[in-house]
Amino acid sequence: MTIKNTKRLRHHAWALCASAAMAMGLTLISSSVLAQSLPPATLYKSSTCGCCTEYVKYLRANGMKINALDHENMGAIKQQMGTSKAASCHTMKVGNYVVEGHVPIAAIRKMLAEKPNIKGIALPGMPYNSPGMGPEKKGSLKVLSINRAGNVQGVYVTL
Ligand SMILES: [Cu+2]
Repeated sequence: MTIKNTKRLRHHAWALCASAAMAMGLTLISSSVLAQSLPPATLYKSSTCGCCTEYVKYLRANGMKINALDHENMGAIKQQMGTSKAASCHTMKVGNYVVEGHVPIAAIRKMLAEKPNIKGIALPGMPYNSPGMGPEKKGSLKVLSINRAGNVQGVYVTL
C-alpha cells in the first residue's frame, strides 16, 4: 500500500468515527437518563452470603444506588415481600417492585420502564450463570414474574 492510500484510508476512518461518535452521543445521553431514572433500592441479604455481596457490586457497577441490609431471617423477608414461592438468596425492593435473586439488570430496567401490574420479578435458586454467581450465559436465565398475590405468573423475560 502506498503512503497516499494509507492517508486516505485514515481520513475515511476518522470521518466514520466522528459520525459514529455523534450517534453514540445520543445513545449515551439516553442511557444516562435511564440510569438516573432507576430509583434507589434496598436489598436484604444474610450477612454470610458471598454471592449476595457480588450481586450488590454488580448492580452498583450498573449505576444502581443500593442500600444493602443484613437480615437474619430471610424467610420472613420473603414472606413479607411475597417472593417465597420463587425464593433465592437476597430480596430487593426497588420502586414499587420486588426483585428476588440474581436477576440481570436488563430485566430490572425493563420492568421499571414497562411498569407491569405485578409484584415483581424473580430468578429462583442461584443459577450458576447469573450475575454475581458466575459468567453470564446469554439465553439461559428465565426471569419469572410474580403477581400481586405472590404467585408465579410466568416467564417475564429470558436473558
Ligand atoms: Cu446468591
